[in-house]
Amino acid sequence: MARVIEAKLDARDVRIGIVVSRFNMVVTEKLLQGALDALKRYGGRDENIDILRVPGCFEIPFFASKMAFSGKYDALICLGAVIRGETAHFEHIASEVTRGIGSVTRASKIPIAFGVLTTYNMEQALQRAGSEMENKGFEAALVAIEMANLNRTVL
Ligand code: INI
Repeated sequence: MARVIEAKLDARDVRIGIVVSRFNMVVTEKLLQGALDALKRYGGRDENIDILRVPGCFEIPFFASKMAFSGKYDALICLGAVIRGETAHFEHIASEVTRGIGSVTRASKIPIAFGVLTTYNMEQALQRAGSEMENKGFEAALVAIEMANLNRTVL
């Protein structure tokens, strides 16, 4: 019989750092609420949750790195919304934040859930910031809880 390694969705004992961008705040605040809802739903405690706000998505990897290497968190959740405008700025920000978060999680060995939306317009962004499983912040928090517990297993 093969050995299956998986973790529970139990946030009671999990220390979470959230980095959330203020740019497109109407969306990112909903992502944050979604993430907090999920953490509470699975037993997360306020004293184990820190929220750090940054100006835009481009600034997320810098503080994700500081938090990841601080030793204070079992997992991080990064939340932001990159919405296409008229310029190529969108492409640069979107690829930088994605690559940045990816390299932080690999270098620090701290799981990071990616809750950064990249959409063509505000309507699409708001659709992904709805309630529960329609909210990418909620989904990202579930991933963070599972990954934090999985990271405590034998591997
Ligand atoms: N930041 C975002 O979080 N989303 C965006 O859609 C966005 N656009 O399109 O410009 C954006 N730009 C700001 C950027 O993240 C930095 O804060 C800024 O360049 C200063 O470093």
